[in-house]
Amino acid sequence: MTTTTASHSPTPVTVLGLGAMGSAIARTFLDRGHPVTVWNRTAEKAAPLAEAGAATAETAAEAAAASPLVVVCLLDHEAVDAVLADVGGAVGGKVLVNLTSDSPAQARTTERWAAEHGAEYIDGGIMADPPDLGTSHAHFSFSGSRAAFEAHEPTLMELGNGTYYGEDAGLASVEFMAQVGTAYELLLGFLHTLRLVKLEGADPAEFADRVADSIAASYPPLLRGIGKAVRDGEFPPDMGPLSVQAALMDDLIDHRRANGVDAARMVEVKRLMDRRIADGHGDEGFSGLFPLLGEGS
Ligand code: FVH
Repeated sequence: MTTTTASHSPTPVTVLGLGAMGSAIARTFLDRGHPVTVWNRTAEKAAPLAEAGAATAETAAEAAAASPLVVVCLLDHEAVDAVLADVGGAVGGKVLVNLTSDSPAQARTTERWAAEHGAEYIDGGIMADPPDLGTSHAHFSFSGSRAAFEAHEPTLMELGNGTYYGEDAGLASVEFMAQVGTAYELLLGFLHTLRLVKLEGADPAEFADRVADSIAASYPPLLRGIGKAVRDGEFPPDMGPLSVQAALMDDLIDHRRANGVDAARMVEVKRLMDRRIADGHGDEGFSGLFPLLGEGS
């Protein structure tokens, strides 16, 4: 695994897909001085980029033929399949970089398609919002052909911070899915809590400000500690011993239920805590719930 930051290269780049993210990708390459060719199913979306200096292509195949590096950023895997079917052999001899969100299995399927059409393949995951592209706030995971990645690393790093995870094309997606999954799991809980806060008459925006500076500010070391505990199978009393944490859970659950707010996640936490304590692990912390997950318990 290698992590790199930006440097410059004028490699010509083709961008297939000009939604919010594809447009931001194309604009970043233009801003950094790369000759850029663009194509989008809905052709009008290319107009602002053409004004900024991009060449526009009539077809995806024509666009792919224009550059040694072909970046694809479409809605989903089905869209990628549809567009690549039109590109066909035009991608032969090129490096195809697919930044569309996909699963590890879908990434490996696209890698096979690329190999059958004479292209080297790099899969990528984007952990960024479009306005952050080209800044250190944009994070990318890459995997696939190491030779292709190393050849185009300076160009790809124009987009932000990138980490290469290895030759298996699915690895970038493994990272992407885990990162995005973490966000959704955490943020759904936060939305439920904001509902409770609002129902209780507090200002959700002001509360979010306070959380950002208090509980959420303690997350980086907490997350690192939990990751280490799970890896090592040793569970220190992170967030305090389970026996103490469990005593709070009924109040949390009752408070939510009294306000008509979904308490399902809290009930699950309490159930797991009770199990772990009953198994003699009440001195462990929150990370001690990990061995119970996936048991269907
Ligand atoms: N936008 C974001 O903040 C996120 C951040 C994290 C990762 N993603 C992923 O990036 C991929 C593209 O997302 P997007 O934001 O650019 O999405 P849209 O603005 O909706 O643009 C979608 C493009 O896909 C084209 N498209 C859709 N279906 C087809 C199809 N069957 N054939 C050809 N093209 C298709 C669409 O074309 P059009 O509707 O303009 O004609 C857009 O170019 C995505 O994987 C995110 O998960 C973004």
